[in-house]
Amino acid sequence: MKNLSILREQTLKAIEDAADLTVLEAIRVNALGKQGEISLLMKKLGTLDPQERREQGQHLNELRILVTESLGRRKSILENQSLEERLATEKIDVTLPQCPQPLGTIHPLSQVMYEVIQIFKKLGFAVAEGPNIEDDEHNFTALNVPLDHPARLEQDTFYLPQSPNGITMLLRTQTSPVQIRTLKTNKPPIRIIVPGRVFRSDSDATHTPNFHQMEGLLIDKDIHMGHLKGCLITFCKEFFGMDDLPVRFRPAFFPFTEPSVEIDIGCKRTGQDMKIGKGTDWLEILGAGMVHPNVFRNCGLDPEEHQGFAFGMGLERLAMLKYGMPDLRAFYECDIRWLRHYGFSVFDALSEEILR
Ligand code: 2NL
Repeated sequence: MKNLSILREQTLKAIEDAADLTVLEAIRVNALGKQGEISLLMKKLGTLDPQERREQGQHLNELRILVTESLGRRKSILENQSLEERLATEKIDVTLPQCPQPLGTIHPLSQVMYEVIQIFKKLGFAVAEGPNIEDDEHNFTALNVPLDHPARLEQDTFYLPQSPNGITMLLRTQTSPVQIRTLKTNKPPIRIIVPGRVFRSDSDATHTPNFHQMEGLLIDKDIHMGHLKGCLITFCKEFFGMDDLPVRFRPAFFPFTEPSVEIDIGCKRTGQDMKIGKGTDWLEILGAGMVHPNVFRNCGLDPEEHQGFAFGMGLERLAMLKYGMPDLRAFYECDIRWLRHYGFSVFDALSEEILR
């Protein structure tokens, strides 16, 4: 049998000299693995006589423990070394520029909706919302729209299949049903703006079957056209960021307001080009009026006691005018190049929110 003290010296020396974990593992296999030198010697113990077996067995056992401990110590030293090495070489340079992150943008429609809401919030309005699917009572009848009005025709309005309860359901053609619901359930004073999606059976270069509106409603006592004018002139100037923006009120007609007005802002047209705020041309951007007495009555309110004004505007149109977008249809095409070009920075919106 091989001299155990030589085997011990050789193995311990090899362990001390092992330069890395791979070499160390090879040494472990050579000594203690199934075919390892110490393991084979242990297997041979059975062939010895009892006296020799006991002595040799004891020595081998001591050697096995010694080698195991030595392997463990060396292993933790080598592991530490490789960690130190990585810490020394794999430094993180926090001054390097960041990897570009694929960030989305805020859709121009969301941006404009947000801008309009911010202005009316400052004027004391609260945001109200309601369902896209309505009945003809809230969308037309309560708003004083006569039964034979062309807006009610199938060619203008999307109707749902007739339901068994006899109520005609449709996709709302304006956001006014939300104001009707508010008038029916809330006591004046009321001061709300209603942003949302509306639907009309219409599709060409300047019309899409769904688009977005912002309507507003203010109801209190002794409200008159002066309040309407002050409120909406303030809005136009704030929205286009011009203190001296020319604003003009023209007589108009809506079934739900009396008197009714259309509101234009001054602009200058040269060919396809248009500049807001300068020149002698006019551009319509809002419809408005004093709430019709019949609308009050339809909502269970006394028009002698309450007055108010209402208004409505198309958000896509406002966005196109303010940010120079030529084509309405692009709003719904989800073209990533259009979104990158006309979209707004998430960071700008965030920092504005924080600074507010
Ligand atoms: C436009 C014009 C308008 C209203 C909407 C309204 C709502 C109630 C009562 C009275 Cl509940 N009026 N809404 C009034 C005037 C004009 O919208 O050109 N929209 C794009």
